[in-house]
Amino acid sequence: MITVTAFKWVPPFAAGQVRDHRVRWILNEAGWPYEIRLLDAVDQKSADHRARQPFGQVPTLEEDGRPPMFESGAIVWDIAERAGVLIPSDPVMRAQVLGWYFAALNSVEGALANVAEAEFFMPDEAAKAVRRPQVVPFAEQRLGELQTALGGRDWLVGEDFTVADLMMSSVLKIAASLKLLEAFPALQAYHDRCLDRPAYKKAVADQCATIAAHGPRDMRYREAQAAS
Ligand SMILES: N[C@@H](CCC(=O)N[C@@H](CS)C(=O)NCC(=O)O)C(=O)O
Repeated sequence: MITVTAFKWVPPFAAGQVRDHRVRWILNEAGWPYEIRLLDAVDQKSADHRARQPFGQVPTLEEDGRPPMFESGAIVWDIAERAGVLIPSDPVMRAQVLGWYFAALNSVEGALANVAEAEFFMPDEAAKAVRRPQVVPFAEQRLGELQTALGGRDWLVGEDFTVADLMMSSVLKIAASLKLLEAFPALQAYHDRCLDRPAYKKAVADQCATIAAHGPRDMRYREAQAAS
């Protein structure tokens, strides 16, 4: 059996965004059954979880007979490859998909994460006002470049949705949550197209259902803080 770690609860801005949705999504695409192990802040710091994820984050993936995996990008690619889904068999196309897959995680996600950090984690409006001009223009530049590269095509590579589109659209969820996609209509349409998949919808609905069933107290933040 496959087990994926996820959080019991996150603040509203993060519901549907936590990166375990990527792993749930590819597992749903593959049709592979899995269980979710829910973590709170105390579990996050435990030696047990650190052995799976050195940074105490989610998601991780455990599977009978294999060492645990961390990093959503690595997990998603590994599942796609082993299940034989969303990666073209043609080696040239596969290489193109790999390039776009890295672009999502390396060239796009970082730029968007900087904006998210300012908007969602900076303590006050004054600090945000200073930080925004340092990070928003670069994020917008990257989105514009991505939109140009996509051109009039439906998908990043070839004629079909691939794992590169899965990862890019997951990363673009950060832009959507920051309302940065509105200025890029073709990218917005691409994003909508990518997310219009039952495997994605189930992944996010399942994550959100868990979060809705819990609250901040279930995360044991105080206990985790006291223990550190
Ligand atoms: N590069 C990692 C990032 C994982 C990550 O940032 N996870 C977040 C949730 S989306 C987390 O666990 N945050 C809690 C923390 O860092 O303490 C991946 O893609 O798996």
